[in-house]
Amino acid sequence: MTTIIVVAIIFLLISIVFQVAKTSEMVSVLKGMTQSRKDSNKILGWLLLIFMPVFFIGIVWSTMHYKSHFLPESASVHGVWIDNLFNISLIITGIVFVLTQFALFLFAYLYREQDGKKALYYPENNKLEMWWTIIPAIFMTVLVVTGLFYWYKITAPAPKDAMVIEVTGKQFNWIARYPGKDGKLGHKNFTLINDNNVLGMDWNDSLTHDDVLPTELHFVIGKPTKIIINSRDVMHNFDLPHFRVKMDAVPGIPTTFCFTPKYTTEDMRRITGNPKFNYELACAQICGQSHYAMKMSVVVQTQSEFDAWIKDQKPYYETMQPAPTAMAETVSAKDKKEEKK
Ligand SMILES: [Cu+2]
Repeated sequence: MTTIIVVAIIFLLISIVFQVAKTSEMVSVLKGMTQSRKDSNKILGWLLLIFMPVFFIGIVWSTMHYKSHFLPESASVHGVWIDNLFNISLIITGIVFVLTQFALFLFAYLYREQDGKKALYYPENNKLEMWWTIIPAIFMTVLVVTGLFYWYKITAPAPKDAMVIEVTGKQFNWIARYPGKDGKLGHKNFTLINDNNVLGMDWNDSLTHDDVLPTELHFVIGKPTKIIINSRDVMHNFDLPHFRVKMDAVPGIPTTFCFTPKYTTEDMRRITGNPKFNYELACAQICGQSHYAMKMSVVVQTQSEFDAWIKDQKPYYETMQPAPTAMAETVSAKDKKEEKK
């Protein structure tokens, strides 16, 4: 019912505007064109002047209204640097935006066509041009140089004690792999991928035997975490919005990102005031029909909680039925038999 009323009101408003325009057109024919142009300039000037506060109030209102949808404070160390840079850029461009928009609408009203007013011919002012080139250039240089400084810091090689996790994107979920007790990820080869071996892990490499493939990502608070990002099919994007981490997952070319979580899941629940808050790994690259559903839960916990969790995880090698070594033995026994024949 409300929709019908809203549509009816919009329709009525459109027809009123149409009728007013038609009437003013008829009046202008009667009055003569010059007077009509002056009148319409006057109306336009006033409309733009009224639009200015509506426009600014609209910006402030929409910002406040959607504030609850904004990302909370960054949950990683480098995320704070990114947020600061973002805020500085926003403040500088915001001031310029408000001043120029204010002048735009005000000037449209002040300098509308009026009797006895003539436009001033002002061909050039080298001093003015010099300043409006130099000042933005200084701001741009400071922003770009600071941005580069932080970019190199964020993309610097991971420290040696960093925890290494491999994450592979596929249509339409993520596969996480943690090295087991040996602390090393085993060798894998895409030609070995099948329903029983989702990452194509090479069972001849004993390092693969304790690798764990959990359904959730677990990070340790304060511990540098290096993610090796892969894709099994198309391009995906490894996106941890709460940690300000975003990196393409490219088939055949592993990418990496190292970051340090700052708040545990519990801390973040307190900060956001949402007891159900959970970190999430999303895909930020439209990768197909079910792209929207491509996500994985993320938990940030203390080292002891993490140790207890990883201890409970069964290596992927041991979850296979029949065990891969048994399969390999059967195959090699079969081969030997055939050789004998
Ligand atoms: Cu994807």
